[in-house]
Amino acid sequence: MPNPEEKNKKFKRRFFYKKKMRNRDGFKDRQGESESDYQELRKLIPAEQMLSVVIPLYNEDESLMELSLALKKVFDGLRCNYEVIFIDDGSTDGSFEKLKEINKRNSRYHCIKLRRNYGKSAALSIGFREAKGDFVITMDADLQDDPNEIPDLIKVLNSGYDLVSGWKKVRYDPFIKRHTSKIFNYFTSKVSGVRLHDFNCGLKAYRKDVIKSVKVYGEMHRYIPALAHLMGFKVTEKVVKHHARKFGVTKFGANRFLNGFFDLLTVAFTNKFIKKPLHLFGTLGILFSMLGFGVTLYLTILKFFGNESISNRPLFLVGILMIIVGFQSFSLGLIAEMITKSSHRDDDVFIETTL
Ligand SMILES: Nc1nc2c(ncn2[C@@H]2O[C@H](COP(=O)(O)OP(=O)(O)OP(=O)(O)O)[C@@H](O)[C@H]2O)c(=O)[nH]1
Ligand SMILES: [Mg+2]
Repeated sequence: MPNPEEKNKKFKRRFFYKKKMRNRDGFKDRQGESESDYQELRKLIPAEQMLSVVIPLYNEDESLMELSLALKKVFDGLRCNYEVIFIDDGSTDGSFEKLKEINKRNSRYHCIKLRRNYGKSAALSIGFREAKGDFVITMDADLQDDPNEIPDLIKVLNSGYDLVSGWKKVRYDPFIKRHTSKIFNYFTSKVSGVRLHDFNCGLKAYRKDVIKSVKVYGEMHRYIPALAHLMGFKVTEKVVKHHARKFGVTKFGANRFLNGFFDLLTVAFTNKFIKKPLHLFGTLGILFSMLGFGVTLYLTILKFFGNESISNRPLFLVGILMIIVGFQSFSLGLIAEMITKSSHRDDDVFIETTL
């Protein structure tokens, strides 16, 4: 007879397997909504406004038809003016053929096909340029983001926010990815000053002003909420449903960590020092120079009062090196400051309204 501990383990394994498989089943329709709930939904986006959904993708042909049908159900519920922009980023599978078919069936579904693979940020940037909607949703094409979340995200925007970022509180990703992602989110939150749990969630909702203002390049798509916050937009998050990957494979390898780290440094620098580089380099310069000065002063005292020879002491070289590094850092800060002053442009200042 199996002991209770083993039984418990078996039960847990079966429970989590079932849970995972349930989340591979696909999207469930919005449930439990009465006619009055549907009427509320229809008021979310007024007739004169429009919703754009921007979907960057790379080799996702198996998911595209299912995603389009699920989105259509949501648009039918919202009864709003909408467009869907797929950005096919140099896919080598049948994604473009699928998108052509989708566009033939419904001309509100557009596709921009890029000549080669430029990366998710570049694709988003093109989508943002082309989007005409007052509300813009971004989501992944791999059926992991649930289209039924769109109305709830718009609701949060309507309650006074410019950007709502999805938070995959329960995620169906491998152990390593879930935990590295936690570390990444912790640091990004600290550096950028925006308290979010899940910066990298593909599902986000924006007001038009945000997407027309942020510049997304490199791998900066992970930091859009941070960049928007730095520009003065109101950013928040909302828990969203997440599904396990149903088809295809993940597109981001281990290099995502290194590139992500460099982009985080860019965000940190942009946040604090881009307009005042002397504050960073000057502080470092003074710190090093003072340490060097202290060390050499100490050695000079030893030489004159203790009558010791100092030229053969490694500390002597360290002291001199620190003074030189200090001056270098200070002058680097001065030069950076001069460049900043001469290249100051008004388009770095973001106006909310003018009367
Ligand atoms: N435009 C564009 N989209 C991409 C690229 N790489 C991935 N994507 C899309 O970005 C979305 C997320 O990519 P995934 O590979 O699913 O990344 P992930 O969700 O972090 O990883 P998994 O959980 O393993 O799926 C999907 O819709 C991809 O098709 C790319 O190079 N260019
Ligand atoms: Mg995915």
